[in-house]
Amino acid sequence: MFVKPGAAKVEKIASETHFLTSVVMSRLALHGQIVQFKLSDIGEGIREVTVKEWYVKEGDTVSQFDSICEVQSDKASVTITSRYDGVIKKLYYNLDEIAYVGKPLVDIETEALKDSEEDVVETPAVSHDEHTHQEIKGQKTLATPAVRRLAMENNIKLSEVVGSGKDGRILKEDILNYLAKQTGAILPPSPKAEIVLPPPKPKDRTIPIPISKPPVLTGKDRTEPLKGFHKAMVKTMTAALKIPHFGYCDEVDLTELVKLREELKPIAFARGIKLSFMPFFLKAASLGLLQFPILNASVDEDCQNITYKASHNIGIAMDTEQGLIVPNVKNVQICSIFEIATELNRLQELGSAGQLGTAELTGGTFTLSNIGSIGGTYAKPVILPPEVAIGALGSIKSLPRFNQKGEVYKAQIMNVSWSADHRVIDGATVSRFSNLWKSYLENPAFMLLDLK
Ligand code: CAO
Repeated sequence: MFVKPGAAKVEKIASETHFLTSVVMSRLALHGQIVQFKLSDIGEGIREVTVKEWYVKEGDTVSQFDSICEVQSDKASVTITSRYDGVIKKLYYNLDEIAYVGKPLVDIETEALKDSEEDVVETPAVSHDEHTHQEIKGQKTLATPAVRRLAMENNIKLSEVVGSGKDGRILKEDILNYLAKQTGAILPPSPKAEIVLPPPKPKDRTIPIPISKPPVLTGKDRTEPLKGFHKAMVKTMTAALKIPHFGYCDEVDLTELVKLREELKPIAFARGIKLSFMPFFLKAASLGLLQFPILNASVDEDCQNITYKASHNIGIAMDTEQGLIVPNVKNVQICSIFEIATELNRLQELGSAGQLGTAELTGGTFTLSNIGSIGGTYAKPVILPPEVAIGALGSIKSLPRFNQKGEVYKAQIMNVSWSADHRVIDGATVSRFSNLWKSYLENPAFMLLDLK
């Protein structure tokens, strides 16, 4: 437990996972005026989103910070919240339609605004200079509505908080730190250490039975626009195939790991966490990347410079109802296997709820794709630029193998298929990395020696 008793409020806030965004609004909303509520710049160069869910309908009364709708860009799902108290007069889009940044989303008949409720992003305010602690008059206080709400809920004046974000932007962490100082609470080192979600529902890995009712054949072609994550896939994969891929495959004997996981699974489960093989695969990869940092690197577009990444933010290809997405577990190099499992559970929960945000989906440095959790033995994974390497894992199967005495035993075999950017990584390096990764997994006790 990282939070002292009495600091439950901090705990509650820190566990908040909804990612909210600001909305461009008229500053002069008066009582009874109809305001066009426009979709703001969400960042990351996103210009359009798909409306996935409406939380309101025409005629509904909303308050500030009530959820209006869920939109999905090619990078993340975002909950749009109301900036006004009022009545919804018009929804501009049907479900699954494309909404554009800067264009109206809903009309709201507003109630009067209180002075303190104006959008801080636009309002000149008083902020503090971090170094001199002197007030600088006339500077803007930058914060998203979600942060503003946190501050408001905890009676914190934004002008008293020092923003650590870009251009002094006040981040959620700044509010939490401010609150922690007031309450004497010790904040957890990272939110993932304390977020304990129920384990995700087990996946159905059975062979699909052919459905009894065949689909209705219309005899007509059907054309529909590619949206959301599918659109992202077009962009990334087209860029990826400009990279000359080097492919390398091997088999890994997971007999010992299978036994070890059986022992650890109930312990993790008792702590509320589902322990699959992935945390071991990730940790072994990270230990390998420490020895072969070129696989945890990125190259610029013209392939003139290579950047060796300090963090091992390992992406996990995730099969979701919205399509393929690749959230990443941050800083695997400093995480225990249990911490990786905890974070993976959280990402899976968010992924299946369609709630992964930009924070989870960006910054990856290396990727693993466990297609074997669905089926298959070999794959030909495609690198996710600007990363330079990816591994695909096949299904673990019981197969006969020989031990050192030449006796046949029942082994748990999994195939791995690596792809690496052959412009910067040679085959021998991939082979050495793969050998090391494999040795950690075949002898899981070795991992103990090198765990930080
Ligand atoms: N072989 C055999 N069993 C496997 C396995 C494998 N390779 N991978 C997972 N399993 C088992 C797990 O251990 C778990 O078993 P228990 O119920 O006994 O614990 C069960 O299958 C379900 O695991 P899971 O899928 O919920 O969790 P995971 O951590 O293994 O995988 C994730 C998480 C996100 C990688 C996976 O759910 C997924 O989406 N895989 C598909 C990835 C994909 O689409 N890749 C292609 C990308 S390119 O289009």
